[in-house]
Amino acid sequence: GDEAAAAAYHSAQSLEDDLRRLSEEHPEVAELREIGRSVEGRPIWALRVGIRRGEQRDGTTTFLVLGCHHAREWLAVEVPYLLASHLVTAAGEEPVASWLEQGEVWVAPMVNPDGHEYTRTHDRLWRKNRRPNPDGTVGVDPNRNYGYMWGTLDVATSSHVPADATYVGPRAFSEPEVRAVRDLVAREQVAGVLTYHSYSQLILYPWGYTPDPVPDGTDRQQMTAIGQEMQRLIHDVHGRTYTAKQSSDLYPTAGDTADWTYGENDAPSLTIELRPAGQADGGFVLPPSQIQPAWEENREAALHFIGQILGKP
Ligand code: 0X9
Ligand code: ZN
Repeated sequence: GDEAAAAAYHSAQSLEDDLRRLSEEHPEVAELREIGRSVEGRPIWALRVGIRRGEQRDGTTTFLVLGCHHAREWLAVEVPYLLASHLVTAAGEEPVASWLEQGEVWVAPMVNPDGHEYTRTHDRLWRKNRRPNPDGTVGVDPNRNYGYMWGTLDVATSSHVPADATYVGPRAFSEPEVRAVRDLVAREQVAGVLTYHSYSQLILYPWGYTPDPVPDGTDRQQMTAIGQEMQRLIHDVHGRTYTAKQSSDLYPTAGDTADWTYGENDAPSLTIELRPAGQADGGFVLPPSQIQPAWEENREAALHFIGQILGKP
C-alpha cells in the first residue's frame, strides 16, 4: 500500500541518513557534500566518490549523476542512490578502482527535495519545485531553468505561464536547486552527466531545444554511440527496451539539464527516463518491488557511460 511505498522509497531525510552512513562507513572513498539549499531551505546532498584528497584533487575529472529534478519521479532517486552505493562498495575493484585514480563520481540523487517532500505529504503527482510565484501559484520546473537557450521556446512543454507544470521560471538559474548544480559544474571539471527521470524508458541526448542535431563530430558520435550501447546493456538484463533518441524527438524543451551541461560545458550528457514504458504500467507510481529490477537493468549501462568518460583511453 501507500505507506509501504513511502517507507521503501527515500524521503529527503532518509536519503541524507543513508548517504551519511555510506560516507561514514567508507571514509576513504566517499564524502558527503551539501551542494546548496532548496527554496524552503532543505540541503541538497551529493556524495563525492573519489580517493584523492586535498591538492591531489587538482585536475581530477568529474562524472556527475543527478536524480529527481521532478518531485514525483521517485524511482529517479533510487537508481542514482543505488549507483552511489555500488560505486562506494566497488571502489577497490576494477574497473572502478582505475577510474578513481584520476577521476571522481559525484552523485546527487535528489536535486528537488522540497517538491519530493510535497509528493509524500500533499500531492503524489507534484512535479516542480516549491517556489512561490508572484501570481500566487507555486513552482518552477527545475528542468527548464538551466541557462543554455533558456526561455527560447514558448510551448506547452516549456511554458512561460507560472501555473503550468513546465514553467521555465522568471530567468535562467532563478532557482537555488538549479544554481546548486550550476555551481558544482563550475567548481569541478565535469566531463560527463547522467540525469535520471521517470518514466517512458528512454535514453535522450541533446538537443532538447531544437530538432537540429548537435554539431557533427566526436561529441555527436560519442553521445549516440554511448546511448546505443546503454540501450543494448539495459535490454540484456530484463528485456526492457529503453529507446535512445534525441531529446527534442520526445518533445521540445528549452533550459533542460543536458542541453546546458553539454551546450555550455561540453560534457557529454544523457537524460534517462526510467521504468515504466507508459502510464498504463503505473507511470510515476511504482511499487517498491520495481526498485531492484530498475537498478539491475541500469547498472551496467551507467557504468559503461562513466567508464567512457573516466576510463583510460
Ligand atoms: O520534460 C522533461 O523534463 C523530461 N521528461 S519528464 O517526463 N521526466 O518530465 C524530458 C526532458 C528531456 N528533454 C526534452 N524532451 N527536450
Ligand atoms: Zn522528469
